[in-house]
Amino acid sequence: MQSWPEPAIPNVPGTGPALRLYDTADAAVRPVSPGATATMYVCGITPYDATHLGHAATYLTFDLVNRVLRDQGHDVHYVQNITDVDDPLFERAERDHVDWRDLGSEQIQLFRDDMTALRVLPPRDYIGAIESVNEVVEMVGKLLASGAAYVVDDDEYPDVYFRADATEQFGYESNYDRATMEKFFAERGGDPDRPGKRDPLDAVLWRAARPGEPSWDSPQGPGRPGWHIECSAIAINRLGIEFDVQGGGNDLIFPHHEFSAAHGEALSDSRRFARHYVHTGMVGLDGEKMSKSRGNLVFVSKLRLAGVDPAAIRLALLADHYRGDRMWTDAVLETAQARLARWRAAAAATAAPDADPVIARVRQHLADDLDSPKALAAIDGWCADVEAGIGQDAGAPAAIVQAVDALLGVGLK
Ligand code: 5CA
Ligand code: ZN
Repeated sequence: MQSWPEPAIPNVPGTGPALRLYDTADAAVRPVSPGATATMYVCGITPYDATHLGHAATYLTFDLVNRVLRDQGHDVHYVQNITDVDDPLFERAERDHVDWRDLGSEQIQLFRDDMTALRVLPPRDYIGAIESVNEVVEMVGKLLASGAAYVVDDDEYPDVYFRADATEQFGYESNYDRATMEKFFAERGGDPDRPGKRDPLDAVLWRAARPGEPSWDSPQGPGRPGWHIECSAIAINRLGIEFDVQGGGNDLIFPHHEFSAAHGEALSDSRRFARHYVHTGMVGLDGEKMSKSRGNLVFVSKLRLAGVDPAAIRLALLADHYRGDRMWTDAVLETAQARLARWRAAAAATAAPDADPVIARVRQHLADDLDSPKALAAIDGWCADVEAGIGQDAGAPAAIVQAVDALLGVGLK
């Protein structure tokens, strides 16, 4: 699948401390220790109702990870999927009397346009579920052969399931107890009551074709991929197991990331699918999580159409720490718009305080589990000095513009 255009990243002299991120599995902030090429997989959209501000907040978070790693001299191999075959997509297409493929294509294009406007660095590999069916089929075959998967006893619909107990370490990623796993499994796309399963938690790998559903041929018969195996196959085939960062919103901690990891680990000697599991908090509106099912969505494209500067949307979503749940309100946007105007005015000054210590602080805060609120406050502090007429450095405004562009993805010109 075609990705979107890469924005230019200015070179910022100097370097900052190594990146540390909170890892859900270890429940601690730990150094990300990539090799020359850092490897990152972030779960992509299911293409309907894109791109709401919750999606945007999540992709902006991993954009900061990408920018910090690049600033440290790493090449970043970034992979993202698109869940372009899934029940919610079919349901929406049926409701709106459109073909699910057309709905998907249109929403993927909208997402690309929004990501471009927000200056999000594109993934190197942008892979749809449809494109990766062969990879899934191959992996399902291996999981069956190894005994980690089984076919349910059902002549009509011989679905293939993954045994939740296939790996010893299952549960290490979320750290949830059984009751919590059962609750989230039922709420987030699982099918605990499917007759014939050995354990209600077992996750579907290959869903046998039902009338009216799209299907692909496979040695297991016609069907379509389960959700977790899609991300597992796409990530492993491009990044290998034990890649550096697996990312997504915290609604993916279980079952999605636990099972994506377990599928990969069941076929490997490794007990660790990804070295870091990084999860963003949920963005809500009016006191509730922003979600498709609640319908309380604010879209990036609608704000753009209303004339809102994408740089202000970016600043609004970076104003709070990525891990906390937060609310979108008009005030959040207005504060960001005022901040952007203030930064632009200061960037146009002819003399200003030295940029180096400010850039060093921005780097330090971002490296510290992406403390974007403090990084933004460091720029605010520099602006306050400019406004107070402090500083005689004629080159400082240009240096700040470049650093804000490269590290925060915000254009001040
Ligand atoms: N296609 C799957 C992942 S493989 C999926 O979850 N798609 S999605 O369109 O529902 O969400 C895309 C990404 O946005 C996921 O990482 C999800 O965790 C994140 N996300 C969804 N809603 C919110 C929200 N309200 N706040 C923050 N992030 C969100
Ligand atoms: Zn995923």
